[in-house]
Amino acid sequence: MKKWLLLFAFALLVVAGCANKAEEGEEELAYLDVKMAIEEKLPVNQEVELACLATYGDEKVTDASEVTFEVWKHGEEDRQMIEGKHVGDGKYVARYTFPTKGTYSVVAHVTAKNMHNMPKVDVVVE
Ligand SMILES: [Cu+2]
Repeated sequence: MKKWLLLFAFALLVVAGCANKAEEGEEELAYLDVKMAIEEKLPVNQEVELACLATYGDEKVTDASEVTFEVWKHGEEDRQMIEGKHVGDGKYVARYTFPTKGTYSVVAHVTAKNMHNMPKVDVVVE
C-alpha cells in the first residue's frame, strides 16, 4: 500500500514537472506518432486497405525506414507481415485480404527518425 502511494506521488511530480516545462515555453520534444487508419469492421475475402499516418511533431513523416503491418487472427498462432508503402503525406498503406471471418489484431510497426512506434487495433471481419 505504501509503495503504491509513493509511486503515485512520484508520478504526480513527473507530471507536474512536464507541465511546468510546457508553461515556460521550453521546446517540446517531438516524437514519432503513428495513427492507425483502419476501419473497425472489414469484409472477408475482399482486398482491403491497411493504413497508418506517421507524424513527427508537426511534420508528416514521408521517409520512414520501416513500415510493416502485422496481422493475426485472435486465437491463432499464424502471423502475416505485410510491408506498407508510402502513398504521400505521411500515409502508409498495405493491401490485405482477410481469409476468414473473426476478430483480428493489426499492428503497424513504424521506424522513422531513429524511433519506433507500433500502434495496434482490433478489427472485426465479417
Ligand atoms: Cu514494432
